[in-house]
Formats: sequence, structure tokens, C-alpha cells
Amino acid sequence: MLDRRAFIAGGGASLALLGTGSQLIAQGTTVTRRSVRGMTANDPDLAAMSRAVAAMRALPRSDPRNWTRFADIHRNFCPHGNWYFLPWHRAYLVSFEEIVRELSGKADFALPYWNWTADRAFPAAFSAGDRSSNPLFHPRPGVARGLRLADDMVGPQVISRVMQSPDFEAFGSSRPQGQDSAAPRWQRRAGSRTELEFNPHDGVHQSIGGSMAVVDLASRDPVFFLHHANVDRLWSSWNARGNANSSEAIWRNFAFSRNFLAGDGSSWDVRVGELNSTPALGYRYDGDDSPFAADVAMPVGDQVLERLRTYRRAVASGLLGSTAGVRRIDIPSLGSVYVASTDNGGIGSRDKPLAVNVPLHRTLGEMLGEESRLGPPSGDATDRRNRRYVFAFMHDIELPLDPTTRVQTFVNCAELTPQTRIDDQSYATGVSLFGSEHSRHGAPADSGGASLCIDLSQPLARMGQPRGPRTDRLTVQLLPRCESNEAHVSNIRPRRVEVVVL
Ligand SMILES: [Cu+2]
Repeated sequence: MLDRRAFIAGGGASLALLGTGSQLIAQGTTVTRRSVRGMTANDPDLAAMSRAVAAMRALPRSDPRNWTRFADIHRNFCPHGNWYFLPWHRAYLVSFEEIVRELSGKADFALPYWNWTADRAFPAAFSAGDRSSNPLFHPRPGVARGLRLADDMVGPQVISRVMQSPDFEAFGSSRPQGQDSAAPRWQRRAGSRTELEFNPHDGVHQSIGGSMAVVDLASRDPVFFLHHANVDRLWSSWNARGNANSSEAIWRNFAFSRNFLAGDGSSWDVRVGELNSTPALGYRYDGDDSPFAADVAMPVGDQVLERLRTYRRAVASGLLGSTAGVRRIDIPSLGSVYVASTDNGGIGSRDKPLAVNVPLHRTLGEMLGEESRLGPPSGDATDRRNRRYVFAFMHDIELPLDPTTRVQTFVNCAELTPQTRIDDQSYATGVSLFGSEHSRHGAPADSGGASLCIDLSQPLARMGQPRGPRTDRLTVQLLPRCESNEAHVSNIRPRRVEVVVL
């Protein structure tokens, strides 16, 4: 991997990466991104960010660092719902940090982050005053209504579930369907959105509202960068726990060309493989190692990773197709992976949850073996070897017209009604829908339908699986919630539901 400092020594085209203002970085300093919690408005990093945002707003349109033009980079290039989501946004933050260094004169500027799990209230420095007195201010309907981020979106349980994702594509959203090369056209095609993205990431965007709730405008709100710094911090923290990023060439070799800027406004091209680790990019996070240490165990064992690799290879090779039914992939000495798929014509709405029955033709106990355990790994070696996962993929989703709809997902709930609460043992998680306008209007026309990957292991384990009720099907249930007076704007329909028993 290339080190940012190595670029300097190497010279050549990559020199542009640093711009001219970052003397401290050039000398090998790693800056520390700190939590915004407790920072006062005159904190040196916040003050530098504030100065730079004001300067970017004052730049003419002819300068690519002009605030609106810099925000348009997000509109024009950002990937969501696929495995470029994390590296692309990491590079966008680095680009912003470089510009702030250049324009604020604070050469060791480090972007603060907003740890919404620990700090549910909106960062005060961003909501104080008004547009004329505070460059970090922005109109935010959600904040004006008294933002309260729910446990179900950003709470410790959600974050530890995210941190227990077994591999990179289960953690940071998966590869676009059918991707067969690292050609630029794959950048914004649809893969499957996983919980880090569809729950805390999408949910916080949506909850803040205003620009933040719309992909095309999101980064016009300065808090965008603190929100994404926390997403980026969770990625770095997942790695620090011993989880590896994807080793696939079509991920690592993918180039973001002519997307980003160096501090001086020249173009900065970067490959995904260069965005793998934060120290190589000149920064780290404070308290990197201990945000959720108490309830997060070790990474899964090699057996689980081998099952996942086999499954992903089968998907990539087109082996699984998309016809309804159950398919089995046998793995020498590791048993079998099952993929059960069904088409769906039903629609779920606020008043009437959707239940999709996915026939398995045998019980989960028969698929998994009685020795197996579902859900996240503990430190025990046998336990890690026998650890299994059940994922539900919802493909080609027709999304609700009201993008503020939040979709609660359940599995095998005996009596799901609009009154069912999320402390029910069958509850899996909640889905927010940032970027649904892109999926609906097809901003990149060929991006494919939205797709979600939901981990059912925890609710199924709570319900006693694999030894529990001997049912030969799984019922995946969706309950949209929205405030609108008209129920139909919450309508959701996944055209295909796939259950993967790993
Ligand atoms: Cu975002």
C-alpha cells in the first residue's frame, strides 16, 4: 500500500495529493481526529473548519473548491448501496481536510467527528447562531424539531451488531450485482446495503433533514463531514479489531479518477487500495481501540469466512441465478451453504405489514446442524468454528414515496401488526432510506434496483434456532412507519427475497 508520505519522496503526479499547505503531514505527522463532544466554538480545529467553510463559500465558481462545487462532487460521484461507499467517502473527507488546511492556514487540521452513539444531541457548534454569524450553521428541520436519535438507529446494540459483521461486504455494503471488472461504470451500481449504511448512516442523514436528507445536497451542510467521519471511524475501528477489508481485485484496484481535489484545488486521483488504512492517509481517531470493547468479541473464524467467500464466488459467477427455489452449495469439510429465494408481489404499508414466506423445504436445524450457533462469535474457538449466519436479501425494492419512511424488519413473528413493538424477540432491525430518490429516478440510469442485506441471526437465535420451532420456511416481514396522513406513501415492495444460510 502506498503511504501518503511516500508520495512526497516519490514525487511525480501524486504530489498533488498534499496540496501545498500540509507541511506537518509532509514531515510524517499523523493528525488525530477528535470527538466534537465538548469542543467549544473556539476549539482550534472547529475554528479552522469554520474559517475554511466561510472561505469556500466566498470562492468564485471558477475555483473547484467553491463550497457548492465541492458539494457537487458528492452529487456527481458518491456511491451508496455498494462496497465503494466507505472508501469513496473516506477519500472525500481527506480531500475536505486538505482544503481546510490550505484555506484556514491550520496545517495540522484534523476533522472532528460526531459520535452519535455516545452523544445523541446535535453538535451545538453547528446549530448556534445563524447563517450570517456562524459558517457551520445550516437550516435543519429535524434539528429544529428537537432531534432525538433513537437507540434503534445509533444505540450500542446497533453498533455492536455492525461491528460483528463477519466480512467486509457484510459490514460496508456489498459489490454491485454482476460486477466483473474495475471499470468506472460500476462506481454507483447497486449492491446490497448493509446495516452500517441503511441504519445509522442513512438514519442520521434522514433525521437531520433538509440538505442532509437529499443525496444531491447532503454535503452542503457542514455537519455532513462530522457525520461521515464517525462512519469512517467505525470502519477503522472494525479493522482495528482484526477484520480485513476485501481482498478482491475489483475492489482494491478500483480508481476514483477525477472525483477529488487536493488542498490547492488540483485533481487528486486515488485507488480504493490506497484507502485501506487511516495512518497511511495521515490521520487516526482518538480512542480508536475502545469505543464498544465491552460487548464486542473477536472476529469470526476462518470457517465462517470460507463459507462467505464460497457464497460470494457463487453469486459472482452467476451460479445461483435468480429463480425461486432452494440451492445448496457444498463445501468440502465445511458442510453446505443454502440459498432459498422467492418472488414477491405483495406490498407492505404502514397499516398492513408485508410477510414474505421463503420456503426452505427443511428446517433450519437440518440445514445448520444441531451443533451450530447463530449470531455473533464469542471468544471460544469451538464456538467460532460452529458459528453460523442467516441473512435475508431483499432485491429490486420498490421504495416508499415518502423517503422519511423507516422500515422495521422482523422474522417469523407469529402475529405482526402495526402495533408490534421493536422489543419483540422477532425484531431484526430498522431501515432508513437515504438516497431513495436516486434509486427511484435512477440517477445513474443503469444502477439497478435497491437491495438490502439484513442479518437475521440474532432474532432467530433469540427464538431458539437452530434447535427451536421446526418450521421449514422463514417468514421475512416488513413494517413501514411514517408520519404522513396517507398510508400509501409508505408502500414498499421487494420483488425478490432471498434467504442465505451460511
Ligand atoms: Cu452520507
